[in-house]
Amino acid sequence: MSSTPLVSVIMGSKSDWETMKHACDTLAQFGIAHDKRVCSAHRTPEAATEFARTAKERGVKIIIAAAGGAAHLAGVVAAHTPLPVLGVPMKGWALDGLDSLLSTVQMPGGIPVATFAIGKAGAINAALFAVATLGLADAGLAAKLDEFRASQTEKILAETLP
Ligand code: RP5
Repeated sequence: MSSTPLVSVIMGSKSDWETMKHACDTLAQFGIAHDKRVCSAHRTPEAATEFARTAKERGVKIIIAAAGGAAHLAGVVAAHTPLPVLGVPMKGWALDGLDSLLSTVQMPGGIPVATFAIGKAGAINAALFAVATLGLADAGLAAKLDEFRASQTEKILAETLP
């Protein structure tokens, strides 16, 4: 794995890690260099904007941003970088993540955030989407994704019910 992170995974709180570790595990499974950090649009606004402003010059290609509740992190980051930002809404504590989903997905036209499912599925799929995107310019990585999907299909087809 190269040491320069191609994907940065950020989250609004350490409490998001239990979910977002699934994104990092998926990236690691494909050998994609990535980093991870807590970075809040509300509690560390300067750090969040500084992170976003400098991401491209650090060599990052894709940002995965997770937050819960009034989940502004992905949108704030997207406002400060031209890099693709993949938003993952966290399940949260009050509204089962519907609040996070709506505040991540409902970006006004002009600054996009590609928003994934709430929670673990979104974390995994954001990482797989990053793999697919990086695979456009990396045939080896694209082949690994093909293998992953074929093996997933085989596994499901082999399943039996009691
Ligand atoms: C958001 O608030 C975080 O992304 C997290 O999902 C939520 C709750 O954070 P904690 O109060 O657990 O730190 O900013």
